[in-house]
Amino acid sequence: MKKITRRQFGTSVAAAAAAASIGAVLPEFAFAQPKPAALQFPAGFLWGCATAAYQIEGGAQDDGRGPSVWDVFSHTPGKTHNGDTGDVADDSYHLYKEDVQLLKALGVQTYRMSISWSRVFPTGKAPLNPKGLDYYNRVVDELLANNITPYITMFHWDLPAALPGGWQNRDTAHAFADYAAFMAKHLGDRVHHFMTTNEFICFTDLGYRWGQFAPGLKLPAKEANQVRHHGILAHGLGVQAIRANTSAGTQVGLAENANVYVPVTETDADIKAAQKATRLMNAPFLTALMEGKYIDEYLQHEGADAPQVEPGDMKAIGSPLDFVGLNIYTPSFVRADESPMGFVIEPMPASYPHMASPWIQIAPECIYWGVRNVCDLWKPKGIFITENGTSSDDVMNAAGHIEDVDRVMYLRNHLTHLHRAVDEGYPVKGYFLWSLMDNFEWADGYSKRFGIHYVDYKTLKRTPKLSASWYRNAIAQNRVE
Ligand code: GBH
Repeated sequence: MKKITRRQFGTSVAAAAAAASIGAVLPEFAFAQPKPAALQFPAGFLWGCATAAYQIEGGAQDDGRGPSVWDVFSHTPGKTHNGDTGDVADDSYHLYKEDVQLLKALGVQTYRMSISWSRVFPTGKAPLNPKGLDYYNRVVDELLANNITPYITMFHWDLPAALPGGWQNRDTAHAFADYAAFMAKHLGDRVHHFMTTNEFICFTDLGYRWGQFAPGLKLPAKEANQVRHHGILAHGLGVQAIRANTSAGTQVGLAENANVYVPVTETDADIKAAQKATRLMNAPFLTALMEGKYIDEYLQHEGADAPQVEPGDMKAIGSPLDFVGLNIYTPSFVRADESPMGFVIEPMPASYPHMASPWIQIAPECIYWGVRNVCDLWKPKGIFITENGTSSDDVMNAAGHIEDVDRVMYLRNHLTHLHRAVDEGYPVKGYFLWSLMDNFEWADGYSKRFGIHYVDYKTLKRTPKLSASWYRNAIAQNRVE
């Protein structure tokens, strides 16, 4: 056959199409095609959005709320971007009805929210602030009236500032269990899904070892490891407390940002390496919960800095869970090697692409491997993606729209890889997008926007972004397109 240039090729294809009247039959032909079923999620899959109290509520001093460590930290000069605080945030304390309507318009079945402990117990312990409890009763009732199922996180980092010693003090784990028992008792008639804690590393290491989060301490390893232990003990005692105060059938879990390892190639050796890395690198947290013990490698590694454990602690920490919630944003890449550990974690090349937050490197396969590694290792009864989402440099255009095509790209790709996990039979029950709306992004203040609704912080007006319409459509179809 005679060689043709690319241009000639295009022309000859067009000519052939015209000759065969493809143009005439194409529209009908296209409509007749069924949509690919491949990315359909199973009936009953739960779609939701996630938020956290200190990031959205504001009303920091309203109706008797006590300060949390994040109030203190954000009011300390130099700790957050631009000195931003959660004093007002999205003012969801007053605007929660509007926020429930945003959820309703999306068509979500579920909403993951957290409780501000110091709103209910201003000092972390009795006496109760009844107005604080009233607020959560109102929010729960409003959600239920709109057919949205609340999933409640008991603790998303906003520890009551008045608790002496914070997480350095073992008593704080018991104070948490008392508070969780109280909330479970008062909400348990209407709420049947609870998470104890959110992301251990963020309120332990980042707050007590590295100082970039509240309370901003930089303790030596021994003391920081003890803080970790008190954190997971709080979770364990919390599970027991919630179960003791709710009816059978109440689902209890947590939300954890376990380190996710993606095998560099999908070979048996690298897949095994990813599993080994998952178990070892999450040893102080998720591994301890799933196995009810600190694995030998962790204890040996910490040596004299290993946490002090009291009788009964590990049993509580290993309390059986109804589900494991995974907050998934970004992974590390791992491959098998000949070292005693059997794996090596590859450093990210400087050229690796990322979203608006530099730590969100773009690797949507992490949502699949996050689920798979945890399930293959520990066989949890159920998995929720309790957070997934991204910051974007959102701008409102002249028409008043926020066309966050990069967030849509991120979500579409993550959900595509989540679908693989569902399709292969991993017990993923639902997905919570972080976040319903832009909010106080901790040390980054208001400089990073994670919402699918844009918040104008001057007027507090919420505007759906392109990603909100995209998500609404995905939910309506129960499918990713
Ligand atoms: C989750 O944290 C939180 O649960 C949620 O509250 C938060 O808003 C959301 O994700 C988005 O961040 O700048 O390189 O030092 C994610 C855990 C811990 C990830 C701190 C970023 C800082 C990385 N985050 N980490 S770096």
